[in-house]
Amino acid sequence: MKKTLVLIFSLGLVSILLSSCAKKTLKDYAAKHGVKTGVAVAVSDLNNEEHLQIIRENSSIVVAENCMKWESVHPGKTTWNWNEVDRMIEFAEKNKIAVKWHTLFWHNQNPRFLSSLETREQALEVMDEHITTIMTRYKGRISEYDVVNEMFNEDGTMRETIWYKTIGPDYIEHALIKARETDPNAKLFLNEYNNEEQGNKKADAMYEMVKDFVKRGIPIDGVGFQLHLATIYPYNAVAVKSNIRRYADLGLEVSFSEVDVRMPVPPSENSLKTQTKIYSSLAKLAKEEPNVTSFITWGFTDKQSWVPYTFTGYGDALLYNRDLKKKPVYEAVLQEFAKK
Ligand code: 9MR
Repeated sequence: MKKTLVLIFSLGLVSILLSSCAKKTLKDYAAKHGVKTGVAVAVSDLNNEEHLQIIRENSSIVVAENCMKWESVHPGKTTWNWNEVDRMIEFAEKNKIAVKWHTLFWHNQNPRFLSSLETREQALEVMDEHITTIMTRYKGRISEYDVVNEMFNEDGTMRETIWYKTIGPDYIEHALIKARETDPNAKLFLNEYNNEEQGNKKADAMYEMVKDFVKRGIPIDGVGFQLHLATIYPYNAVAVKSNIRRYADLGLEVSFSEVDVRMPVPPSENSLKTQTKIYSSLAKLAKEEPNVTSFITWGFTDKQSWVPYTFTGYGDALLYNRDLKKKPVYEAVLQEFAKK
């Protein structure tokens, strides 16, 4: 009996020691600073064990790259495709990973039936039905939503999407109110690109709109900075920081929601250095600014990224190479989160 007890005790001790020596990952280090890390997941990743292993290692939150968009999930007025969404959520839940819904409203990847909307009343009805169907079905299982994606033009005017044209500029607040009413525990975000630097027209327009929402009590929890950056363009960490802080002053979170840093390929030493500087600076901001709550890359491997399809001659924007190996820039991001 005594021997058995000693054995059980020793085994317990060994397992405690082993787990405390286990190598800390990016998501562990980031969690210490209150930052969730993660990646955009493609449906094809769900059939690839090697990919799934990388996603598990790096994610405390995942976002669907495409399968939660209208054309995929809600292709006809009364047609819904839940299969891929369910599979993604089940994978995440099994691995204790949070899920962000991307995206309820956008101007891209919409089904044809939306273009037949004409009146404000019709559009509001379809909008409400989309929100309530999804948010009721996944209540308690989706922790945050990109309620509206990419609502501004570069000059800070509102993008004239189907929602803007049929409902009017108040479509965004209407969507936020309905979303909060449907699942009061889900966090509600508005997501944009080129909105990260204070002083940029789009960034300032977005801030003014959100400030007004807060003032008027329109429900919102945060803003997503997509951060699809490029080594060839200037990057101003000071302006990103002051933008983050003005949202903190409003009591709002900032999500680094779709990070990638592209460069001309094959990359020069200089581009690689610049890319590492930008990624490290973003990790530092995420770590130091308490209202930055997530750091999500738009995919993980250079083998599978939207970048080369959209920007000919550019690529290598992510943290894993085409052979699914961690690149030096991955280690730089990890080190930044690991530092005090
Ligand atoms: O990565 C997505 C790609 O597979 C799609 O073809 C594309 C369609 O527009 O959308 C990409 O994801 C976008 C995201 O949903 C919103 N921000 C910009 C992303 C890259 O284009």
